[in-house]
Amino acid sequence: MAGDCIFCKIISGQVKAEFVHEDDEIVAFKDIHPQAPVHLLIVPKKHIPTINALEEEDAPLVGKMAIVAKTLSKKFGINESGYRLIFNVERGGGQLVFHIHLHLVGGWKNVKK
Ligand code: D5M
Repeated sequence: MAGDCIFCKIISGQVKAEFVHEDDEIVAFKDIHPQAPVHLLIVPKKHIPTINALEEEDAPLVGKMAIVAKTLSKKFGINESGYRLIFNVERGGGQLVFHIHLHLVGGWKNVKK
């Protein structure tokens, strides 16, 4: 837990969020500024500031984040229509919150097949 980290505060319950998933290692909640009809954040409970800080030992955790994303895509009805999974990395990559998170975005209506 990093004291000034907003996502650590959400994970510990100090700050409220709309949770859509929680297990022993990972939470997911709705993004406060949605960029799509479905916009969820998949977040490990372990405080890792950026993808650049990942260690080899974190590989299973990051894999599990993708599995949680797939499961949530089904729960939110966008699994078959498709969706995007995005990690923003460092300021230049658009990262604003320095606790790694996977954006799950989708649910656009006018998708061409
Ligand atoms: O994305 C950080 C994302 O985190 C951004 O889309 C807003 C979201 N955010 C920030 N604070 C909150 C709270 N309190 N609840 C829910 N969502 C939040 P990045 O990839 O770092 O640019």
